[in-house]
Amino acid sequence: MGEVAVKKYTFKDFQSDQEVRWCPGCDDYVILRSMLKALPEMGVKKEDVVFISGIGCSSRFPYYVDSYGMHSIHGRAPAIASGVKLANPNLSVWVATGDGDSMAIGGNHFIHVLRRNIDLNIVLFNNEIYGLTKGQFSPTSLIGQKTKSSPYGNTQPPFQPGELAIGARARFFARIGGNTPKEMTQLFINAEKFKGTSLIEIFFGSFVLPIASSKESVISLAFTPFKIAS
Ligand SMILES: Cc1ncc(C[n+]2csc(CCOP(=O)(O)OP(=O)(O)O)c2C)c(N)n1
Ligand code: SF4
Ligand SMILES: [Mg+2]
Repeated sequence: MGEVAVKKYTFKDFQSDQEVRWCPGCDDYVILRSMLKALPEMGVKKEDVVFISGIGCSSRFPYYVDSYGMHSIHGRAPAIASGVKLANPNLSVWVATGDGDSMAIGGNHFIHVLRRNIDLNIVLFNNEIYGLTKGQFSPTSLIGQKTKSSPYGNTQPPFQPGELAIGARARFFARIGGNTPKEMTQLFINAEKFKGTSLIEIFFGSFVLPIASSKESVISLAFTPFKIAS
């Protein structure tokens, strides 16, 4: 029996009808747009695309792609994604995860999914902070970085996700800046072609909403990027 040709999809075919709830200006939007542009180029049937996430701003990603998906458990997306892929190897399975989700609570799952090299694609949104919970330092926060949980500056040295990935014997690792949609789109396509676990770290800043007593101060502070102490 010959192969059935995959329909040519467009950006809109993968765009969901859900309201996007990220702060205006967040690079999560760039990642989403780049993914929506990449998906139609992958030659994968829409019903075969699955996004699994943990918890965090970045982990809202599956809502915004019109595909199958699961907003799952903090740090555990790699385990769930591995199960999905093993149950049906024809699926294109993606993990959307943050630096807190994958480097802190999910660190153990993260290193072992890379070591196992199951055919998954992991998109690591590294904004060097816990964005959703309003700005505590994460394992990738820089020394001196002032956050809600380190008002005098973070004292703990950060992980480099790439070094961790190499230590865990990852076969495909790429690191790219947040505001690079064209290159990011191509990277996603390359990741899908790679037969094994591909890890794409997207490196960007977060505008973290600080806890504030009045609505006005939340709005005025919402667009102030966190400061890194000198
Ligand atoms: C078991 C558990 N512990 C802690 C939390 C609180 N929590 C929610 S998201 C998050 C960190 C998210 O940071 P990150 O993964 O970097 O995602 P971002 O919001 O920056 O995209 C934490 C600690 C939780 N939801 N569940
Ligand atoms: S808190 Fe940070 S990571 Fe979350 S949506 Fe806002 S800018 Fe993006
Ligand atoms: Mg983060």
